[in-house]
Amino acid sequence: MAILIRKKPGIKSSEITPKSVYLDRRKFMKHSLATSVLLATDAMLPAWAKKWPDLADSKYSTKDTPSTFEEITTYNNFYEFGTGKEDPAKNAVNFDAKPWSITVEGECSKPGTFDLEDFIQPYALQDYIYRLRCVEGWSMVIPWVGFSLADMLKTFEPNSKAKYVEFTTLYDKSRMPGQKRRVLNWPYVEGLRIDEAMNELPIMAVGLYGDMLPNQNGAPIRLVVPWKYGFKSIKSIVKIRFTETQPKTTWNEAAPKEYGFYSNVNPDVDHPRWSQKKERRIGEPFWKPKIDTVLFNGYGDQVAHLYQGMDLVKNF
Ligand SMILES: Nc1nc2c(c(=O)[nH]1)N[C@H]1C(S)=C(S)[C@@H](COP(=O)(O)O)O[C@H]1N2
Ligand SMILES: [Mo]
Repeated sequence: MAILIRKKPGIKSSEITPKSVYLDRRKFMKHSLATSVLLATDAMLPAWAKKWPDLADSKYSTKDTPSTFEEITTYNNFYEFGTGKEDPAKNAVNFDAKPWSITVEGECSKPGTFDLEDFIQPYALQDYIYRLRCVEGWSMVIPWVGFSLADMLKTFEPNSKAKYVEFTTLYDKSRMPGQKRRVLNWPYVEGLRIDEAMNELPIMAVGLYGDMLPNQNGAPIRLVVPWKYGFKSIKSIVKIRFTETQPKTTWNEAAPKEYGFYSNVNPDVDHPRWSQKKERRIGEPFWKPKIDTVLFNGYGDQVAHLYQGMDLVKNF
């Protein structure tokens, strides 16, 4: 992220992945021994993951060409595993996301602590191909496997005091070595207004490219909010809390003038230190011109109404 700029690693111009190749690739990945080091084999997959190759595509999926698996899994922001783009892929190799439980608490009538499998079991998984726009000025297109955040939140019956939802990442220095350095105020916390959280777009992602979520992308479960800058999409979630007051979010606390609570993708609101008008799609060759960043990352039809009458310059 922006505060700790390191040297920019050279981005390899990788092959693009047309949809047909992508679909083949998902089948391939489920059955290839060659990839079994990185990806779960069928035998390792929990029951809820076995039918993933046949999932339906969300009606909200973009037609943009997905970034390659390599791009999505080697160019990451996940400070719990280091601040360099290539650190998470290296440093999260041995992260063990099992067993995993999630605590739901705060302003709701059905709080509790759940094993990951029980937690996921009630929800309908789908493929969601979403654009991700990082506040740093790059973007990707990621084929997630996930389920509706709204469906999930409703299960816990939030009450009328639940105005916001707060999400927290695991805090365990022995498993997340980047937490030994105080580059951020651990644990990583993010939040949404309840109506944003109840919108049809956000998902809880548990996989990508038809397989289980790689560690560097936030295993075993992370949030994806496609109209906001990438840092709102918090990884490796262990706690969800319904609150009456606006949650204190990690990047907002670290640099309140640079990272607002809302952090909607907006080409007309510059970051104090750089323009947000354009973005570089990871994988595009360097000589290609950057592409225009679009308000709400192009998801305005679904979310613009949430901000009617709000000053998006003040509420950045
Ligand atoms: N816990 C945690 N979640 C995080 C981050 C992080 O450092 N820690 N980085 C964020 C940022 S800045 C981005 S752009 C996205 C990147 O997600 P990806 O690596 O799956 O593309 O994760 C977000 N979620
Ligand atoms: Mo980001």
